[in-house]
Amino acid sequence: MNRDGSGVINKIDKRKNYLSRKTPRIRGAGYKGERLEQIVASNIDNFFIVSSVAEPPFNYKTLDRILVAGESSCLNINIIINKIDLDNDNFIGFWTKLYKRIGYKVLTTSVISNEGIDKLKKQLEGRKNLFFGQSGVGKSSLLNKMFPELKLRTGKISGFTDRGIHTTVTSVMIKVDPATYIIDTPGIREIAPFGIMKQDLTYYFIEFSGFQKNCKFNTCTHSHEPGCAVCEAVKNGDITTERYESYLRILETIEEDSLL
Ligand SMILES: Nc1nc2c(ncn2[C@@H]2O[C@H](COP(=O)(O)OP(=O)(O)O)[C@@H](O)[C@H]2O)c(=O)[nH]1
Ligand SMILES: [Mg+2]
Ligand SMILES: [Zn+2]
Repeated sequence: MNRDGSGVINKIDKRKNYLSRKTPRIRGAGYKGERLEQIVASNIDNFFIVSSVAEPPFNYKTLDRILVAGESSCLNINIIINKIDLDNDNFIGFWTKLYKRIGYKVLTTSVISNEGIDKLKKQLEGRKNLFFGQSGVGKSSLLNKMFPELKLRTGKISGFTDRGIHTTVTSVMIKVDPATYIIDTPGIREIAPFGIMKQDLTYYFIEFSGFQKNCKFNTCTHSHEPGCAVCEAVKNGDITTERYESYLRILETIEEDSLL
């Protein structure tokens, strides 16, 4: 850090992976609808996608969208479902099973009952960890629980300034011990995966890959084409309707974007 508060770059590491997103659509900015690639973080060992049982309610479509971003960036993905203390009727068991069956690591946590906290801390150690997820799911609370000295702000944090302009703060990297880094992403409300083509989306729904090679057309988008093996797998229950719905929803947004 210089005396005037500006920073100095000491070293530029080679980028082994990075998470990027499309910049949000900002009214009155540049070209109408133009969305650029924005790097959220790079060289990430662990990508923790944090969701919650309630407040905000568990949203699998949001989770699936973030999973696509993580898969397309080749990140080591860990799903966290926080606020497990609020899971009174054990409805979250359905979702943990669903994602585990696909092959994802799923950890349920609570800063109230301490469930999963030690396990999560072990997974972090000696690594560079990115925490990502909707505002309010408890990212900062989890980090404070593991590393009380961080004293991150928790609770309602507006992503907008009082003038209604989106804050430019996107992420902060914190060193918690000489080898462990945490990246919290307080300002990010949504992630639109950048640069994914319609015909490639299927690769980022990892359980689809075993079926798509049997589709009649090798450019099959599994939406309307005849002889689609993925659709067949949905009918047979080998792919869940929830994941297939998410897939179609994201596919649509890619189509919209490519028309811009
Ligand atoms: N019941 C419950 N509430 C939690 C838990 N974790 C966080 N919260 C609450 O959820 C709110 C949002 O937490 P925060 O850490 O700011 O979320 P962030 O926006 O993802 O960083 C706060 O009021 C926390 O007290 C949890 O495990 N259980
Ligand atoms: Mg936070
Ligand atoms: Zn198909």
